[in-house]
Amino acid sequence: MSYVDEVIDLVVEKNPAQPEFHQAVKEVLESLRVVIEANEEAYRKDALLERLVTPERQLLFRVPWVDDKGQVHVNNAFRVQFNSAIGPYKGGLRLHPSVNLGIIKFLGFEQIFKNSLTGLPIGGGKGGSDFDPKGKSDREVMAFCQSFMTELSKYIGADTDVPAGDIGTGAREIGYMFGQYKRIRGVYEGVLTGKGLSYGGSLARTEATGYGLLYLTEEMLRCNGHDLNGKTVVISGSGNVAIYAAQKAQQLGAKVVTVSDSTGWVYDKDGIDVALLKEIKEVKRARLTEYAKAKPGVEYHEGRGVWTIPCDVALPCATQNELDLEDAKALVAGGCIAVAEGANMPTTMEATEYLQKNGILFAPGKAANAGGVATSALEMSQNSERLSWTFEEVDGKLKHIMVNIFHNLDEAAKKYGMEGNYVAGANIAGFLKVADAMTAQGIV
Ligand code: NDP
Ligand code: 2IT
Repeated sequence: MSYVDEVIDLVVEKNPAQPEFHQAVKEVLESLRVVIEANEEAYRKDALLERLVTPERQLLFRVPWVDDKGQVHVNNAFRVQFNSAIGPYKGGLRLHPSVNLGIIKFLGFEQIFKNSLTGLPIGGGKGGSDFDPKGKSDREVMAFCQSFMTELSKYIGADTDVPAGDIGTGAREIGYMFGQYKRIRGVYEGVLTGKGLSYGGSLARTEATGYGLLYLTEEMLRCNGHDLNGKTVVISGSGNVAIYAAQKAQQLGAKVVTVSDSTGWVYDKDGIDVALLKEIKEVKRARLTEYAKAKPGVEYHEGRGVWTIPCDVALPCATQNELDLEDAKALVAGGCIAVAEGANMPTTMEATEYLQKNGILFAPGKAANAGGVATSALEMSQNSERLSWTFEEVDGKLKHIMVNIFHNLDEAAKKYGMEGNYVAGANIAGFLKVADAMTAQGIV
């Protein structure tokens, strides 16, 4: 049996009931096959793949907190410090009722390669809790965040592990967590990114994931003889990534006709009004039904369905496995030319293969959404030098990073005989740097 197959089997056997983690590992290792086989003896002797798929450290803890009625609740919380070969652990905190250890491990594993692709010195980690911020008062969210950070603060720090936002964790949650970290540890340091601008945050971090997604998409289109101007774009999600993806797509001349949330989606044939969307989602924290109520001519649909709308470019920006084989078929039938993942692993493996076989340009999340964590690393740099850069400076660096990432994928895919396969290109380019650093640092 080949080394890659052995390690895939091992992961499935040793991590039962973690299907998302298995999926992420399979996707990466399958596309590394050619690289591993070229150096199989050395990698096997060093157990390089076994070390790569096993987190360096996994923290599991309980988070007790009191609601507004005086009732105590207990949530499960996680921080997986996956790989520190190229820098301190870096990755977001997800707050969503679906969170479990397998989901955090899939996200942490993806983060290793994503962070490597940015070219910046950050290792891979991820964390979160099954706490649901939806419908909670600000005081309840603060109570949760303070209790969560009381435990997490023992294990993180500006030079060891630097968490950030993800689903359900935005500026409000990061603020409460930062306050509690500072209070407990007594140090004012860049221990979290995505901070507010008044206490060490970076300009353009809020926009970075969505903007970066469009910078990479634009470069991928350009290198394949297309551009975004005049294109119809379909987006899923209506959170941080989706909102700023829609904004940048419009700035680049495209028309965005859909967004979605966990209960439904809107089709706005005239183009999404981003200011209205921001008001509803960032300020009122309301459902998309409010968007349809506020704007004449907008269709609201319950459930899922954005991928049935004919488009040129599709940008899944909500959550994992939200674009399946049927959706991929609908996209191809609707004339789609490119799919770029704003979310982490939103496309199932079958859907990805179908899109690639049908000639769709496909940019995987670990490359396409890397602008968020890249800008987090720029926030860390600013905190270290105790300076703040202008919006233009950060945005310019972000664009440069995203264009570079695309060319790295493209070149890695070509070098290994898989031209145009940006999934393989991303996994190979991300892996080689981490593998080199792990090998240089010995058996640790
Ligand atoms: P937000 O919490 O701001 O928004 C998430 C959006 O996705 C909301 O519209 C939410 O709907 C929807 N959503 C979440 N879970 C589900 C689900 N299970 N089913 C259907 N819809 C769902 O999160 P972000 O925008 O920050 O994150 C979106 C994706 O992008 C995630 O995969 C995240 O890991 C990834 N990502 C985020 C980065 C960042 O910097 N924030 C960086 C790189 C990747 P509702 O409000 O109804 O729950
Ligand atoms: O998935 C991701 O890359 C993020 N949620 C952002 C992580 C970060 O540290 O900014």
